[in-house]
Amino acid sequence: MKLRFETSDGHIAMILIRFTSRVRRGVIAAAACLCAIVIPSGLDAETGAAAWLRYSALSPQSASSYQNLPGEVVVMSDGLVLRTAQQELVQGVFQMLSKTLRSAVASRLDGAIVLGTFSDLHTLAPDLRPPEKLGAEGYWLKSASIHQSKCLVITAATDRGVLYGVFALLSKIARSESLSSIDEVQQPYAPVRWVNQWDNLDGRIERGYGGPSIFFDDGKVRSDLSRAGQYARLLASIGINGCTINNVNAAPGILDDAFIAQVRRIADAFRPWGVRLSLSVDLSSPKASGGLDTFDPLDPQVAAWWRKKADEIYRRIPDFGGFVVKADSEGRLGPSSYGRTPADAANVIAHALKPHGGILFYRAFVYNHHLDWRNLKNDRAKAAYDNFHPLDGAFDDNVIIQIKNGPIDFQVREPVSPLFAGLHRTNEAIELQITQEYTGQQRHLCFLVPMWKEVLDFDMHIEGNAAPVKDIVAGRVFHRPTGGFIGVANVGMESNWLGSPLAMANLYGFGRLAWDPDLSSETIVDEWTRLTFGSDPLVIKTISAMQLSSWPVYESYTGPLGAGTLTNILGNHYDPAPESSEQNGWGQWHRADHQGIGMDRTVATGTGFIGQYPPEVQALYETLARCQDNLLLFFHHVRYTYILHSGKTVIQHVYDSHYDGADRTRDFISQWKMLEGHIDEERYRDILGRLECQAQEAVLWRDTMCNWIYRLSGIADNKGRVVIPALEKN
Ligand code: GCV
Repeated sequence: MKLRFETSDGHIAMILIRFTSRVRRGVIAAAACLCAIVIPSGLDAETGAAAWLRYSALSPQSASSYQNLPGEVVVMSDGLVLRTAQQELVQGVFQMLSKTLRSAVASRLDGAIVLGTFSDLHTLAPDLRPPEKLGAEGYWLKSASIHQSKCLVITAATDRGVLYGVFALLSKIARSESLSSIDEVQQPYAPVRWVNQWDNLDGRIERGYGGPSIFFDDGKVRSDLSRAGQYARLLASIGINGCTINNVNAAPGILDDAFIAQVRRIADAFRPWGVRLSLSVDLSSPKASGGLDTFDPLDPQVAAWWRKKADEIYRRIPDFGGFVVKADSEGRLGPSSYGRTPADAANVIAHALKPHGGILFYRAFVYNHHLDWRNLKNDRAKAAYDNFHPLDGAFDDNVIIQIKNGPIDFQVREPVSPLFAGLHRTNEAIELQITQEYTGQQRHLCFLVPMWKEVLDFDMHIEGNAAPVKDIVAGRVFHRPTGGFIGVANVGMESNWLGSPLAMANLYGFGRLAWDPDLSSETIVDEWTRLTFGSDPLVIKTISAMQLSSWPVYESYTGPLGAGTLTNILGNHYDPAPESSEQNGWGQWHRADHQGIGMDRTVATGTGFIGQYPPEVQALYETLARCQDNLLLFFHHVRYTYILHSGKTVIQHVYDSHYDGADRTRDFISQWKMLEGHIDEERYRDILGRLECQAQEAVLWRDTMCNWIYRLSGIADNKGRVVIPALEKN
């Protein structure tokens, strides 16, 4: 029996009721499956709320290949996460295949989809041996024959692993992949696969472009946390296992006992999906809100304060993940106030978390934003390595140093941070930015997976051996106990989470890479497009091609040749404003003058930043002869007439790149228009509007940048496109 109705809060609820009763081997198996599925309102209207979990009905032809999918589901134990897995499976199969999975008792497994851990399964199916080396969160999808009956086993060492297996199975069905004789083992690359949200307690999100916070409003935790639960579901579906809910520029009040009591409700919303909650904390909290007159990390009262605070949090949230600390950075107080080191600060908190299994993430984003710009040897890029490399080995084993992918700040192109190779006896995680702060703020199309893959695959050559960044952060190179991947997501209350339907590919892609950084960008975008828009070949081909070219296009009109995103760094980080980078202490300098452009970071004549890399990497960048064009201005100051490897001068490349980039944003519009009628009207119109806005703004970028560099250099565009009347007269 199926009932569908609208609830008072506008959601569609569907109740499936099944009763079965039959005799099997002398046992009466009576099962009642009551499954209430609450579907976000607007799902039918394709607002993007369902993201990649749309589970839309398969065509009859595609559905027919799942005819033999078992019709029952057996859940081997009663854990919360396992029940979630069952509910998700029932919902997904029902929506995609119009098939209602009946719950069956766990006394036998044949003819069913079986959900359970290895230990749950062992007594009933002793011959099903779990693959060796399957870690805590991996899963095994196995089509098996038990007592001559076909069954499909989704098993793992933990309930969370089983949940990931269920999502994987549903994704395969949604993409019409065959399940016959399936025997697939998957496990995540690293234990830490977290997102950070930069949500403030007043409900605003720092660098958030998808509406206000789903967690906080007006200084309190929201009363309705249904979005928080739905977010955890999205995260779990791509294997994310932790979420830090508040801004790294943390309000001390987050740790007040009364506030923790509220935060607990968010942890409750996450728990069914196996997502652990964590908090960003202000290092000065013991003093700012804790009643002490110091926050000196070496003061025993401060240590006792953190211990008591951790104990209190774990009393209320037993699966609490840990804390994130931003200190001595952009005006935040830190251990330097007392002449202490980041290790002193990290360890005092890590010690408090340790008995509970918590982790302390200490951000390496520590730098002086009052640098003297007149000193050509000053270099913000050197800060993370200078601050943390000398402390290697001094951090407790439940501390992770959270390192941004590049040495500056999420620019459209940066080299990898040398700090990844500079910590051999310390846990590391890479911090990537999903929210498009410097990359178009979700109004410009910029699929970041290809950029992240370049970073993750970059070989640091440790002591003569290959050492890609992905292996370093996963703890494989230096045999560390933990580490992994962190993405700054900043989803908000807007129905499509990030504010733009196509930007959701970045959230999906982050999760998929954190699970398996060996996946290609093409595979990830293909999966995401099929799950988000369906199986029309024209739609898949067009969207995939647009996404895959979007980062180079954005780079070409906002910051080619490694100059960084030449945006308004003193304001919105969105508009073109190349002059805002100079003559201030923030250190995002490009050093453009009348003769040339670029930061000299060489060991020979510059800031010496290149010397922070291992020798093989230094050799890639130190000389003009070897340095790649797309990072040239990051590492070298050159004349505008310098000839690139491509054969063009720097100045002509800058002109051509901006004109080409702006043209290509117009191509995006024509490509998109081919999809009219092939996808739903809501998303078609929304995305078209964004692409039109991007094309206009790319022209603004092009003209601002070309005029600026023409005025500075006085060297004309050899194609005659850049014309400034005042300059022409001279
Ligand atoms: C949360 C950049 C951003 C800031 C952000 C900071 C950080 O500077 O502009 O908004 O602060 O990075 O990562 O801490």
